[in-house]
Order: sequence, then C-alpha cells, then structure tokens
Amino acid sequence: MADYTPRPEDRFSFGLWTVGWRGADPFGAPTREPLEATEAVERLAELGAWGISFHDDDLIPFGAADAERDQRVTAFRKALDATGLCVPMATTNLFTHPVFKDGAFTSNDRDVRRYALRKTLRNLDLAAQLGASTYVLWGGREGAESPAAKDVGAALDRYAEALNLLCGYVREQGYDIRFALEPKPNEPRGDILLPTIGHALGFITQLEEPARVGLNPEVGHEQMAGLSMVHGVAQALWQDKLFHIDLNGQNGPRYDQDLRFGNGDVKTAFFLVDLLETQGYTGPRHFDFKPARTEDYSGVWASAQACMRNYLIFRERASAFRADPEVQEALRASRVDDLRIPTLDAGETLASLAGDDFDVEQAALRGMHYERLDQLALDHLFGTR
Ligand code: GLT
Ligand code: MN
Ligand code: MN
Repeated sequence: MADYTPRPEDRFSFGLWTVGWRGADPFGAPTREPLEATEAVERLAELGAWGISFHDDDLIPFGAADAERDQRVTAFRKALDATGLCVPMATTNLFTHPVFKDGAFTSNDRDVRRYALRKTLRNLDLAAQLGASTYVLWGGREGAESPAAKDVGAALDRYAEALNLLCGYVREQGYDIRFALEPKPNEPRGDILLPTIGHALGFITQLEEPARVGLNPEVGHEQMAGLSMVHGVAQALWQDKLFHIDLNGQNGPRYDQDLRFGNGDVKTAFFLVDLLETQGYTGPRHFDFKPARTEDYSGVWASAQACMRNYLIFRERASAFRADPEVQEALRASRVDDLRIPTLDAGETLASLAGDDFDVEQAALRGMHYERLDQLALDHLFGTR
C-alpha cells in the first residue's frame, strides 16, 4: 500500500479562509464558530501541510486598531515559527466590505479605486514581512450585471493602471514578490473581468512589467466557464505564467462549489496532477476549498487532510500510468510523441513540402487509438491496473 502521508516537501498550502470558512451561504447562517488563525496554523502543520496563505481581513479584522493588528500578527508569526509553516502567498480582501460593491481597482467610483490601492499596499508590506513571494489578485467584484454599467475598455485601463502601480511599488521596495491574477467568469458579479485563463494571459501582455505578473488559476473557475482546466494550465505553463494554483473540485458549470480537491471531476484532477508533476511546476500546491457547511470542525480537518491525500493518490496513480510499458506503447501508437517533432526539418522551407510523397486517402484511414489510451488512464485512475 502506497504511503499517502503529506510532507512539507510536497508543498501543500491552504488559505486561512478555507479551513476558517464558517459555512454562511446566500441562504443560510454560519454553521461553525470562528477559528483562530493560530489554531489553523497548528492544525494544518500537524496534518503535514507546508504553507498557509491569507487575506488581510482573514488575519486582522477589518478596521481593527493598530494594537489589535500588532497582537494578531505577532501571534500568527509565533505560531508559524513554532510549527515551521511558511507563508508562500498573501492577498487582499477587495470584495467583502460593501464599499467594494462595484469592484475595487475598476470601481466606477474613483475614491474606491484609490482606497483599494491603499488597502493592497498595506497588506503587501505585511506579505513581504512574512516572506510571501506570490501576491494573488482575485478581482471577484471587478465586473458588472449590465453592459450599460461598465465601460470595459476603461475598466481594463484602470485594472492595468493598478497592476502597473503595484509592480512599481514592489520593485521600489525591493520585495521579492510577483503577482498572480485569479480568473473567474462570474459570481459574485454577473460577469467578472478577466473571466478565464486566456483573458488574463492576454491582459498581462499589455502591462508595463509583464514578467512580474502571472496566474493563479482555480480548477472550479475554469470549469464554471465550461473550459478544460488541464488545457488552460498547460498553456499557462507554456507561457511561464503558472505562478500559483488553486486546487479544488467542481461539478460542471454551476455556482462556484469549491469542493475539496478530489470531489467533483476526478478525471480532470488526475490529469491536472499528472501535468503539474511532469511539466516542471515547482510552486505551492494550494487548496482553495470550502469545507462543506454540513461539517463540524472534525469534518473541516478531515476534508483538509483529504485534499492532500487525494493529491498524493493522483500523483502516485499518474506516475504508475506514465511508467506502465503498455501505456508507453499506446502513447507511441497514438503518435503523442510525434507532436514534439517540428513539422519542418531544420533547413527545410515551405517549398520543401512540395516534395512530400503523401497519400491523403491512406492517411485519413489511420486510427489514432485514443480510446485505448484513455481507458488505460482510467484503469490506472481506478486502481484496476
Ligand atoms: C475567495 C475566492 C477565491 C480566491 C480567494 C483569493 S478569496 O474566497 O472565492 O477563489 O482565491 O482572494
Ligand atoms: Mn481561488
Ligand atoms: Mn472558487
């Protein structure tokens, strides 16, 4: 039996807001009492996690006086030192307070945009102090319910302006921090700006310092848009833009379910782990899930543990799939490796194509054998091989 015990070298991290989610939803009140940040650190470390991420308001209640702020940050740091847990990522809450009802960096209200920048700068300083190297920007409220309400071109100008200012600040302060945009198509806004990995990748090319900005894609968010998370992440990796990742579960296009990793679309989870493990991703394996509202705290910790366990199971299953000689033969039969060969040889030009001896009808008859290959993957995933 393989060992599915998480270890720090697996680089598993959790948002403080995940295990700390109290279960309030649009139809119901919280089902759990608040969780102290220090307890989250201790419990996650005991379970074998490596890191914890936070929003400013997860750690320090919105509007807290300086004394309370200092006390909470000190206690958090003490818990980190005692357990060895690190802070790989931090982010700003630019969505809960009613002032952000029309967004933050792209609110039509200029005063709100200026306030959003101040709130972010303050937490960037704390992120740097705590050693975070990634700063996530999820623009959950950057959007609209009516096309009449938002000049999208102007909103993107303001979004880019904010990113340019934040990049400049980090550069001037000498912080070793990069930004990761988190796309989401909708919820809580009717339509959110930068709705998918592709939109965000396009946006980054328009920034002053594109190298400092990448992505934090979330499994469920791409699936809410009906897109392939595996293809999206593969393209982000191809463009060196996978700075961070939010792992969770989702069942098709519906509300943002934030299920624990492994619940939801299991086949996507399997191929996503295969991709991360084989294509050189070295960043955090970060879980952004909501422990089900039905659970008490024992269920919260069970679900956090299960996120890591499932990742390790997928990792072990994916590596068995890759190592299986029959799979390797099936990959060759499907000509998967042929795609890595450039279409023209070195020294060839388009004129060289004229010399090809190619029977189009014959080539059209060749099967690709993908069904066999996919079934081999399923057999490994099911544990029947
Ligand atoms: C919020 C959202 C997440 C984002 C977080 C970062 S906060 O809970 O649902 O997907 O990753 O701001
Ligand atoms: Mn997320
Ligand atoms: Mn989500």
